Amino acid sequence: HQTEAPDHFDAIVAADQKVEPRDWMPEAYRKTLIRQIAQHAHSEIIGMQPEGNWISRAPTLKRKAILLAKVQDEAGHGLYLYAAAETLGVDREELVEMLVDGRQKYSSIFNYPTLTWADIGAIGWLVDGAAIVNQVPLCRCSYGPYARAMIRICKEESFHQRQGYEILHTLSHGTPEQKAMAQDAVNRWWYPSLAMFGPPDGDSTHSERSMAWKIKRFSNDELRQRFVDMCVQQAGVLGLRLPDPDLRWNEERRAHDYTQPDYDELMRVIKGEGPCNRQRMAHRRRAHEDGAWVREAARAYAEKQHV
Ligand code: FAQ
Repeated sequence: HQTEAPDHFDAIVAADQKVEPRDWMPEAYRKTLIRQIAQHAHSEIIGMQPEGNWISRAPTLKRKAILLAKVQDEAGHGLYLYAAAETLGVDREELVEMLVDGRQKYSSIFNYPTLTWADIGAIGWLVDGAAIVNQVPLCRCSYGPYARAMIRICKEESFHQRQGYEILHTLSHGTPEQKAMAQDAVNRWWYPSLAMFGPPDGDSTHSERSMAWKIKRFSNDELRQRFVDMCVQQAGVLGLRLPDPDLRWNEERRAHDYTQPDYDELMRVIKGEGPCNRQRMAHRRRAHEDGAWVREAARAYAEKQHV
């Protein structure tokens, strides 16, 4: 039935059903999904570094336990996502090789430093907040294994966002120094968080096709707008300012007008010129090399089982 396969694929997508690994799919659909899911998985794994930086310096035992659990969740997300990518016929080992030799990307956001404890709050509130806005629609993406992985990931991201919000709330209701530290972290993380949604729609190379295939359900700019609108209200409750003098409600659009992030900076960071790109990649490569003995042992053990 090979000749009918493209019709079948189009019908599944049109009917909002799920494409499964056994189904015929266009080669470009498969390639796009591998790129996006692998980039997403790598982001989860590299994203452990900026927060891992504060595990040993969290202000209380309780904060430390919470942060440790959060960073472990990111490792779990990476694993579900690598597993989802593997259903498309690639090997996790291949994907990790592509990350460590720079052929595949990870999110721009993880190339910024975590300078103070308040950054852990700002990452939770803004970065996980942006991740949720981007990922909730991915629970309805046309590729079954990716959509299903996203459901659990989004539940855990909600807890992550809440813990970041709570850190910032505590700091902003603490001493003037603590409040200033919270404000400084929000000032530094706001625009990089807006940039996480990718280039503006006019410059987004993959959006049109990914939306036609129902991998993406909304454009980069639509999701960015949704994120801004969500943050304004929450910033008010936190008692913190979003660092944009032109941020204001537009009654006609029923949305906030806001200043766009610097997309040239986004492109520089994506190309490897962000403040921490080299450090993040060096750390990841070292961890990969240090783990070589585990992979060798697992391989030897697997071979023994076959004898
Ligand atoms: N960083 O045509 P588009 C997390 C690239 S959340 C780096 O618009 P697309 C949770 C893009 O790959 C972060 N590269 O691309 C967490 C493409 O390059 P290529 C991860 C970016 O795919 C929190 C080019 O620019 N989340 O980890 C970025 O249609 C705290 C043109 O762009 C996901 O990955 C960027 N920000 O839309 C963990 C979500 N933006 O490949 C730890 C899934 C764009 O042609 C701690 N991904 N590029 O060379 C997506 O939804 C999409 O891939 C977008 C980009 C929306 C990111």
